[in-house]
Amino acid sequence: MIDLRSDTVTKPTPAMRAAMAAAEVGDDVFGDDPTVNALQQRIAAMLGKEAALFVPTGTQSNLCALMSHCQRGDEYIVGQMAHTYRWEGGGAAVLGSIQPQPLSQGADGSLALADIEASIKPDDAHFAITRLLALENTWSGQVLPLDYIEQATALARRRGLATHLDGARLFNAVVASGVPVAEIARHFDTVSVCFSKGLGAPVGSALVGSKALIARAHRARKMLGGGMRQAGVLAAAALYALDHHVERLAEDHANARRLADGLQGLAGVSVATPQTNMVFVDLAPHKAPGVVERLRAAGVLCTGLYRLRLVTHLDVSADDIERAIRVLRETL
Ligand code: TLP
Repeated sequence: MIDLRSDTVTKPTPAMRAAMAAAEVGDDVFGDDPTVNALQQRIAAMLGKEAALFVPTGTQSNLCALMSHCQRGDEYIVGQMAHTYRWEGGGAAVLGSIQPQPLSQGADGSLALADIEASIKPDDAHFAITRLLALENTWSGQVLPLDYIEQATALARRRGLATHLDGARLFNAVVASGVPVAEIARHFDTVSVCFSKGLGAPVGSALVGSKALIARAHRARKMLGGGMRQAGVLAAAALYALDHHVERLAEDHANARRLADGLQGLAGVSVATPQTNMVFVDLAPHKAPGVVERLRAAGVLCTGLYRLRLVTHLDVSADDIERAIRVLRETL
């Protein structure tokens, strides 16, 4: 099976497992885990922030951020298709009593500045208090343009809003654009990064920001059940990933481009050139029914219906991509 459902499916490499097995550990709820502490210091420094918090998942990291910025009854402005709004079980509303203000997004994932401006509520008892702007980078495998980030976050600051970035795949954006990670992160009050996507760790994300915000997030993490004990075995995998799996994301991006190129020229199939590790394949309606099942039977796993999503990662080789192209071409 060639598993292109997500970059979350990677398994820790033997060297990563060795680093995990050798990790020094302690009880992180007491702040005693030296490997977790080292990871938190490292990722905070990399992103140019004061502090970081290691959490089990990207979902929890985003929710800790939202709950640190917003009080009960506040609202956050977010993309209609953003992960923090659409794909996290409504956690902000359910667990944080925070109201989302979703806005439609452009093809590159951006929220129009005029829409952001217009959705900020006046100080009036009828309205929730607009507190935060949340963006996502990469979004659907696309790099959010830096000048857009500058403009959107400047607007937020001018209007007194805090800013959060869901950077589950921020290092893909960094490798694809060549913009240093701290240069992207400096525009945001908090940034969430995942080690368990393209970086290939089995578990774990980090939320970075000021000491004060991370102290609030620490309390939220405990409340959400994310206080882990000897979590150094997991932090060791994340540290290993930062040492060995960042630059290699370029291979995943090259594999995605090769995959997209290999699927050109099929009737009723259109494939956009990927910027990072996600290939989207749009199918004419008559092509779509049963296609995911037929691909699975032929040895390729992916998600979607009229729009297939194929994600390259650490466990997919250049040879696998050639085989996937053959299977996809035959099936489509
Ligand atoms: N995304 C998963 C699915 O939930 C869709 C995937 O396969 O892409 N932010 C972004 C931008 C994400 O894509 C994801 C995972 C998360 C946050 C949540 O991370 P986890 O799964 O660790 O909670």
